[in-house]
Amino acid sequence: MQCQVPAQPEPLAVDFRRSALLIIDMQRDFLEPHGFGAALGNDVSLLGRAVAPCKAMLEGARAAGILVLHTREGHRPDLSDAPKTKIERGAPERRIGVAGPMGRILVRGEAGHGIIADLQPLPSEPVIDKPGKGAFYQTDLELLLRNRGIDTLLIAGVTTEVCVHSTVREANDRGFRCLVLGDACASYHPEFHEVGLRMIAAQGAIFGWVTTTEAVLAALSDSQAARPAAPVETVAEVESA
Ligand code: C5J
Repeated sequence: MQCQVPAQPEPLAVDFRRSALLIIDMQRDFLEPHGFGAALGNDVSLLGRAVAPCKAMLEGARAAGILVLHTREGHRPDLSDAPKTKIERGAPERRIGVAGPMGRILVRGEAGHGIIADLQPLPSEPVIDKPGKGAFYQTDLELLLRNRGIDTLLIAGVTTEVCVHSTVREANDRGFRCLVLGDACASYHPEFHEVGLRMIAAQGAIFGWVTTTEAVLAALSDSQAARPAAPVETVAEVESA
């Protein structure tokens, strides 16, 4: 059943049975002190505002049986999947692969690479490990989505103008409709967040649509209320069982 979700630049008709929630890089390395984000000189507390909306959407999606996928940006311990040009950025003592208080920065298996406690994936929820900013680059994300018949992505996470944007652009080029939950995304640069969201919805949804967690949860609840009720057993059927 199609449900209208209020969004910019215009409402979007969404079939939640063909939608997936994609939560981008809500990792300790980006949200907590002493990780990759901090090593690049950012105020990581600015990302905290996305946590509660992400959590609300995660719980709503789980309750509704919507496919949930999480992504993590990071590299193999030998850094063989990290371009030299990516490693050689920032102060040498605080680069990707260097040991810090949460383990080696942006390296798979290290504490900082993990997803924050509030948004821990369930064992049934795919976690996509990605070496780049976009979640489709060198991952099996597209395969997982196509095999499940997904046509719409509900997108949340960090950071708005980097990994969220890269992923939205990649998804849009692959024919997925992206509905970005603006309040469930955040950036170290609030002005980039605002402009990043505007860029997505500009020119008649050039990359996708932008909405709020509240709007999606309300539409989800309406779509469930409108579902035909399961057939009720008659007294005779119950008695003969
Ligand atoms: C960054 C990300 N900002 N997840 N990664 O380097 O946006």
